[in-house]
Amino acid sequence: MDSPPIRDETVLVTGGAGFIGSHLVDALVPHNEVRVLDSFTTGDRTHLPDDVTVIDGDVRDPIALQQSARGVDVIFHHAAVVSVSRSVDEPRQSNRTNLEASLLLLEQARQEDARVVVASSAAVYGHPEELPLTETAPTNPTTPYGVQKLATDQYTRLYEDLYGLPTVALRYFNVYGPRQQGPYSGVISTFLEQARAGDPITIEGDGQQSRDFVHVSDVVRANMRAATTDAVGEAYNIGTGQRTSILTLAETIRSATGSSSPIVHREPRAGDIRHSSADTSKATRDLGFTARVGLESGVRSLVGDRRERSTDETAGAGLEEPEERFG
Ligand code: UD2
Repeated sequence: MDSPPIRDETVLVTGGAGFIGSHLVDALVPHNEVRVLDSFTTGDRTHLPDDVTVIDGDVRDPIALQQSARGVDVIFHHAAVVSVSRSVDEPRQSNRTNLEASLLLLEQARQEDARVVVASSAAVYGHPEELPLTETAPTNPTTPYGVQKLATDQYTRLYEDLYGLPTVALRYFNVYGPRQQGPYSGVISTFLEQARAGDPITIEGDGQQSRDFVHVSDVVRANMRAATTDAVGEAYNIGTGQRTSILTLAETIRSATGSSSPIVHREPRAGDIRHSSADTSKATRDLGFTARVGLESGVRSLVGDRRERSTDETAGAGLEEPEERFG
């Protein structure tokens, strides 16, 4: 089953100035009226196109949420404290944003009878017992972040069950792409920065751990499908189904950048998950979603994107889609 594209709707993107949110905004803007609620704590205003309504506010603030959700048809919920380590240091604080605000948002959606697409995470699974992970795999999160995402994911389903609200949770695996920045931004952007600067590429542990890296353009496509699907009240894995070791990733990035950075090993990260990959057959069946961007072409486009940006300050703001445009 496939879903038609979302058009002529009033939509709200929470965290719309963030990494994933801003790409989603770009894809929505040509055919929809788009509002963004962002506190700009980590979000970046320069990532937003002109023709969006921006509400500078916190998703934990009921007034800001009420104001931004008034009259909307669809809410894409991407506002979150994305740092897993911060959730370990300050579980109550990240809980307020990642869980309490999500519940507030679902209540607001109920008032507006709006569809909700929630950014969930592979963190809900914890250490996998079997790979690839299906949506029915045991959920044993190993961090407060994972617990918060799992509870949000469950509430999302429950709001469809109890109140008939059309909701979808998308469980992202390791998302990468342009605009991913900052200290919690993920291994690909860290390695790219290191390779470009000629600094050592720092592998935590032996580098044999592996991840399912999914390009942000694929994540955007999954959101577009989730916005119109009839298969609501469900959670879907969003990944590629391919696993890449961190060592292979380091080598891929070194070769794509032409860098002579040495690859060095340091202490493994405490509690690190060894392997992770998504079984996306449910998303394929219900959303018509299959990832299109492979890791090598995704990394190559990212290298190209950054080269362009360094020679032309205005270039690179839009998503360079290496293989196909959003479907
Ligand atoms: C990802 C998500 C996180 C959560 C989690 C669920 C990102 C950025 N984070 O965390 O939000 O959903 O999955 O399981 O997508 N590494 C190095 N060197 C570095 C940085 C990282 O070797 O400089 C390793 C790290 O030890 C880990 C792997 O790379 O084994 C991936 O790390 P990450 O922080 O990009 O993502 P992860 O899987 O911890």
